[in-house]
Amino acid sequence: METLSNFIAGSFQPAASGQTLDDMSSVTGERLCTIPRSDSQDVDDAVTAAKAALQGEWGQTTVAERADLLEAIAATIESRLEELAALESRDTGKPFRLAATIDIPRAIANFRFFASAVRHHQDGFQEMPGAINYTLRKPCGVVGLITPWNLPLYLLSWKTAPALAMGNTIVAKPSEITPMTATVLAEILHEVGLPPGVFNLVHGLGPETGQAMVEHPDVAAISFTGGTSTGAIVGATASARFKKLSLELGGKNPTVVFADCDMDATVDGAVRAAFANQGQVCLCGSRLLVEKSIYSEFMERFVARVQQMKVGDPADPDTDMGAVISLAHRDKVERFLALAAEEGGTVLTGGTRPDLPAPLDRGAFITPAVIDGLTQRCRTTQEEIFGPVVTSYAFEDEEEAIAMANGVQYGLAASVWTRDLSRAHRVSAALDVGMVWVNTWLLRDLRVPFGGVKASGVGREGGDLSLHFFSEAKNVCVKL
Ligand code: TXE
Repeated sequence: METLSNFIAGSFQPAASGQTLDDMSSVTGERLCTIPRSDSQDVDDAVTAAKAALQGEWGQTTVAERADLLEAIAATIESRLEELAALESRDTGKPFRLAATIDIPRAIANFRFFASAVRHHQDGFQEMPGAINYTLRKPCGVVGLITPWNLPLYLLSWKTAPALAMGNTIVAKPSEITPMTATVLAEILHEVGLPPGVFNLVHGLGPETGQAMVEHPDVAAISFTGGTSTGAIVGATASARFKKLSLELGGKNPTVVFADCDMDATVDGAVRAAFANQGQVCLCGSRLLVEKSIYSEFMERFVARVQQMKVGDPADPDTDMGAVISLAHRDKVERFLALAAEEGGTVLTGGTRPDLPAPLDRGAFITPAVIDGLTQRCRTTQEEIFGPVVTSYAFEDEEEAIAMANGVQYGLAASVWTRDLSRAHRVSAALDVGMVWVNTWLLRDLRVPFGGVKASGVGREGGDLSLHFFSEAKNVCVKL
């Protein structure tokens, strides 16, 4: 894994220009590998290969054959779990334990789930006086998958599995700063016998490689996960070309804690929601809203729990938090901490660089931070930090809690902690988000709708919604 390659038309190859980029470790500052700096020529070669594959044997495969292939992919990933988890941990800075128990198992589950989903998927049939209607469902064609650095294989598999299930061919671009597991996925797809050109991987910079994918006239659909500002660029480019589009963007998700909650379970749940993956999950609970009557007690227990978190070597099984994705990203998080102080926030704990032994002393480590005392309108409250920083607020009553929760431009997810069942349903219905968890967080059934509203994105994936995104429905009406 010193020099990574693109995977186009079934073979690994450098960028046409021969140019490369360095992939740096956020744990030790060393160079991990180099990747091709692909441009529009490489993207065009990949799209050409993908188009050709649609016309070949892949275009003739049955649902059962594709489902069997997805099962074989899942089994092969499973056989390489440890290796993939180690690569993911090295490439992202996340604890190995997290990669080995969440990221890679979820990639396996994604392929297994969509194998089953496509096998059992049923389409429409409507009878009318004098005629019958039936739905034919065809692949979109060549689809573009663009993925971010926080959950590299987890999110690439989430898109690749349904796209293959529905018979599409793929041009995929992982984040330029986490290229490693995507490259192994290309190896695995090749190994299980996916015909050349069905899955193509092009590494490179977003504005150069990703942009060329979105602009390419023969790419029929784009599934993008990343930042809201980038999502706006991708959305504008794709929409002007009438491409199908799924945007899963940023979040500033509220964790809403009522006085009648199970305090022990809620403290643990809120800490996990805030700092999982170093706070680098679009679903992280980065705003902690607590009912005033328990605010002091809850925050005391929350801070104490946060202070118990071990920040350090991702390879250490006792590590709770590894490095954030890059030194540049740690700088971004630290700029937000400085801004929070300027905006009147009080740091209750964290936000410091831990004292770690070499070579970790060159890594992008930062202790989990809790900040209170901020207003609802300040930038620290409104903007996505995407790091180990949570801001906390007290609310008087349910109405104020809902107003606070909905008072940002994002609308991805929320969690609500209460023993009052009616309140749980009432508040869940009132939150302007795409997903609500009650007395839990990130408990996932792959059949459910996944996505957000407002600045958190456009569209839903998950279950049949993914199968429908990665296909075109055609109604045929036959006169009897
Ligand atoms: O995302 P980008 P980054 C948020 C989070 C983070 C911010 C930036 O706030 O700090 O986004 O993170 C490709 N045309 N999330 O830099 O830039 C890029 O190469 C086409 C939330 O990772 O959005 C990468 O492969 N593609 C998010 C992918 O887009 C372009 C998870 C994402 O990069 C492009 C990660 C362009 N013009 C970050 N510019 C979530 N929702 O989970 C970039 N790319």
